Amino acid sequence: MQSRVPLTRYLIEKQRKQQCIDDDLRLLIEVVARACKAISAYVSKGELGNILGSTNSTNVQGEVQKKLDILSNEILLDATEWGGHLAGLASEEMEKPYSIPKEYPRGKYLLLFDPLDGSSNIDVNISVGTIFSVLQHTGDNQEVDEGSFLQPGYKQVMAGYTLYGPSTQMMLTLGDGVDAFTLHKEHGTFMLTERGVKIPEETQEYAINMSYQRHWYPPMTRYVQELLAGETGPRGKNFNMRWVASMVADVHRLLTRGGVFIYPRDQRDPSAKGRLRLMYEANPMSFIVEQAGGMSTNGLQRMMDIQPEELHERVAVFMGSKKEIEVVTRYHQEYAAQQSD
Ligand code: P6P
Repeated sequence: MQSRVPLTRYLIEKQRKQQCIDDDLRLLIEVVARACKAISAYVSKGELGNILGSTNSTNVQGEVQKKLDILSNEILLDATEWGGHLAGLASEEMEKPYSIPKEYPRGKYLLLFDPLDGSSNIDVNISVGTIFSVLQHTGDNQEVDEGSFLQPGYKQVMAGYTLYGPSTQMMLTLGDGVDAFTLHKEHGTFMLTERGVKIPEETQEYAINMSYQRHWYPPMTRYVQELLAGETGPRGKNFNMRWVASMVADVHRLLTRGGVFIYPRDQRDPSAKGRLRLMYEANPMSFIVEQAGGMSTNGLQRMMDIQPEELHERVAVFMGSKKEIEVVTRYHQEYAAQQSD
């Protein structure tokens, strides 16, 4: 029987063949995967783990922190700060970047993560996930500050996520395609389960939170009304809707069978650029989606070309099956052009 390839062997063989990964990055991926295994174990304890529910603290986003948000953040810090591969790291759960303690050697990579995305679903036992992204620290031996992280998404050297669902699955890209791993819980090992994940260019499935429809800008309303018109409308085919309210779960579905995931900005706050975070949600997911043959924009431009201005800045998100994202992005570009005339 052809035995499954474990993550360690996959990384060693990738380093040997393709050189798109060095020792430090290989170790970083291993220890992030190990942290995700620990988070998976806590998440699956549910009520029995005494770690559900909220704390009485809020994060920089102004969101009440779940106990598991804080625990997952600590697990990722403990797993990565000592390895000598990081110059610094940043997290959705920490206002400022985390400097590597003086007792540890510093490396050339910057790690960004959302330790437990979708954590509002935790208390109702719905899938959540960890999203991670790696940049190069370009400041040589300079101290890491917020500016060190403010690099456009195309500078990422690695991105991935781990979905804590019925099975625990990890998606990984190093810029040469997307490969999928499934956690063998008895062995405690991520096993390669799919090479070269590809998103179908066409789709009939969309993920949007429809409850904000009355606040949308016209191009978003136009796009969704055409989807709802189905085969009787200009699109000439019927569409189906899904919304988990956990980005990792919604994006994993479109990677697996096609679809679009959209979280637009809306008119409730014209100054707001969107809801989701650029650096550790939209950019890593965009890297994965593009590497799988999909497309990702903020409605007006390629997501990974955006020059970040703040570590926790938010952005509108349109990602998934290429042909569909081209349509919705064109509608937004046409609207923006009319507004500027
Ligand atoms: P809403 C989870 O909090 C999250 O950041 C994403 O994972 C998810 O797609 C979105 O927010 C859900 O937002 O407005 O539907 O609760």
